[in-house]
Amino acid sequence: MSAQQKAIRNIAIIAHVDHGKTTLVDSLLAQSGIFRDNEAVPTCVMDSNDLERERGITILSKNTAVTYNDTRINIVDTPGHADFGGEVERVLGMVDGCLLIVDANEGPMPQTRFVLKKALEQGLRPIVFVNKIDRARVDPETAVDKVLDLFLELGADDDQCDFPYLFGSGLGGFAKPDMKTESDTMRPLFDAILRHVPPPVGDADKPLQLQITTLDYSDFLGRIIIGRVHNGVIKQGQNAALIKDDGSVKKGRISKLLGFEGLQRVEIAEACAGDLVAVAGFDDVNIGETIACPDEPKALPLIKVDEPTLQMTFVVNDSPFAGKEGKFVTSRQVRDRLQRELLTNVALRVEDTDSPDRFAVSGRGELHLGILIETMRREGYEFQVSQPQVIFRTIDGTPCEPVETLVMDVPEAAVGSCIEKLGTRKAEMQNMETSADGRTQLEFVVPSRGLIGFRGEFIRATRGEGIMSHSFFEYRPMTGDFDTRRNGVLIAFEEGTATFYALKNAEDRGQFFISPGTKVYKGMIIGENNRPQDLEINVCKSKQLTNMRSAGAEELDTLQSPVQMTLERALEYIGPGEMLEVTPESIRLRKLPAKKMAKR
Ligand SMILES: Nc1nc2c(ncn2[C@@H]2O[C@H](COP(=O)(O)OP(=O)(O)OP(=O)(O)O)[C@@H](O)[C@H]2O)c(=O)[nH]1
Ligand SMILES: [Mg+2]
Repeated sequence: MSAQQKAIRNIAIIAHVDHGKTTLVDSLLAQSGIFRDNEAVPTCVMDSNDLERERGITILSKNTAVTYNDTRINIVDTPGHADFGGEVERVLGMVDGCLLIVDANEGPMPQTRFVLKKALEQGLRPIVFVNKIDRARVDPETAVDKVLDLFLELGADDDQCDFPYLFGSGLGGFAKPDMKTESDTMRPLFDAILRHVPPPVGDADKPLQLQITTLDYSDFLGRIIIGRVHNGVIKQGQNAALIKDDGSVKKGRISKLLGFEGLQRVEIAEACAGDLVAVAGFDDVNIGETIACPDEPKALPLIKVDEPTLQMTFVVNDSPFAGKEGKFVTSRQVRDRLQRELLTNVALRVEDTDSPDRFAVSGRGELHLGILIETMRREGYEFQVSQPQVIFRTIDGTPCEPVETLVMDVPEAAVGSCIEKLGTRKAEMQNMETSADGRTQLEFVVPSRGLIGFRGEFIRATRGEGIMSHSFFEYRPMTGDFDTRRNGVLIAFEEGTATFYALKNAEDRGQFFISPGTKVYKGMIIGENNRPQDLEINVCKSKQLTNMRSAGAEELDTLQSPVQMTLERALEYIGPGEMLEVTPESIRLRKLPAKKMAKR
């Protein structure tokens, strides 16, 4: 091993969603002197795109590097949400160690299991970091026990089960080997990384092999490849070969070679086996392909990218209000935008259909597709999407469907109704534990189909006090049909502007999604009926027509506040034969006319 390699560590940060990965990276960056003394460290600086910052979640994994005791630590922050699990799996292939973060309070959660399983499969020996111990009522030692149980359950070998662990707080910026020790820095964690993560293997004297793990794009450099140099040395400006997934070889040139340094990507002249780099110069590339030495091009084993589990149809907007709010509305514009997304959104698939106005878009889950929709709408696009459909698959001749693990934490009073609701959705209970304070943890395996639209019911059943989280588990033979039908909807009867008077009159019909002043059209869904059937109502009637009451009475009345249909809610709510209209300004649900319904 070269001296250069000895001074490198590659580590991925993995955890369940919100357990504090990105915040911990903030601390590592801050304490490694990346920021000047007087410079304020923004929170979650790695969550660099707008949606990430707004939602406080990580969507794309990102590389950074810090230097500690003359060793460069390449750090990859990964997303915790289950929809992006495939990303985590790929990233684990380019590192030599990982830091498994577990919330001291919640302990291991479904995605902890998923990411740990992937890490163990890669033969990594994780360091466990029990996080957020600054909070009240934490039980960090129990969390460690539970993590050990999880290691055992996942079949970790003896060496892996003897994992190093630390306690600390990413937010507080400290780590310590046990709860008794005082610490106000991350030093113990840095030291643990140097000690327990092995320096990268790889032979700098062999011909170049770099594996493409992540894709990025910049208007300035074009396609950017991020990956690990497995063997050899890569130099800026050198000739290289790209070995495609079908085995064909394309010659090209490394036009830019970039290394990571804190928040920046900096140009470097060369990098050797074991290092993580970003490369420009090859355009038509896919995940898992190899950049190799042009004289002796040898491919590394391909990495598999997770297949999509959920599909939606994107349709050019043809509602009565079409084209009023969006900048980009034509099928050509929508199609080009979707194609562009494919350049970096690895788990996404876009297929043309028999109609030029419709595209089948498949992804890893509601969040994955929801983020694409939100991004497009912010860019000025207007279109419609259909109800998400689970993607079935035939495995060994048997029709199969995706199932997920679901963990929830609910007040005791809601346990019965949650179990009942999940029962009708063909969920199987795996575990149930009630803690001293009456909160109950329930674990299920449930078909993904059964989870569509479940969150709303769950929130109602637990009066907003429940926490649930689910993640893809595996494909299993289809369970039978089941009914997840919701109540019927209230539909506007004619085009116009909704009035207070009409809404007030129809208030006992159900729950509205609109308020007085909202413009509606015939067929637009404006609320949920209290009954199972759909119901057309006139919400534009003005008072003069039928007014029997004295003037002034209205001002004393109030309307129940409407349900705010956010994009996420609408995606969960939308039923068959309905479309969700998405524009930069509005989210509207509509019922398709019966003849169109048959077509879609
Ligand atoms: N009290 C406390 N809160 C923390 C700590 N670390 C993170 N948080 C909070 O937990 C929330 C989630 O933190 P993130 O760092 O975004 O979590 P993440 O694991 O990167 O989340 P995803 O990338 O979306 O999976 C934020 O509100 C943080 O402020 C900690 O050590 N103590
Ligand atoms: Mg994060």
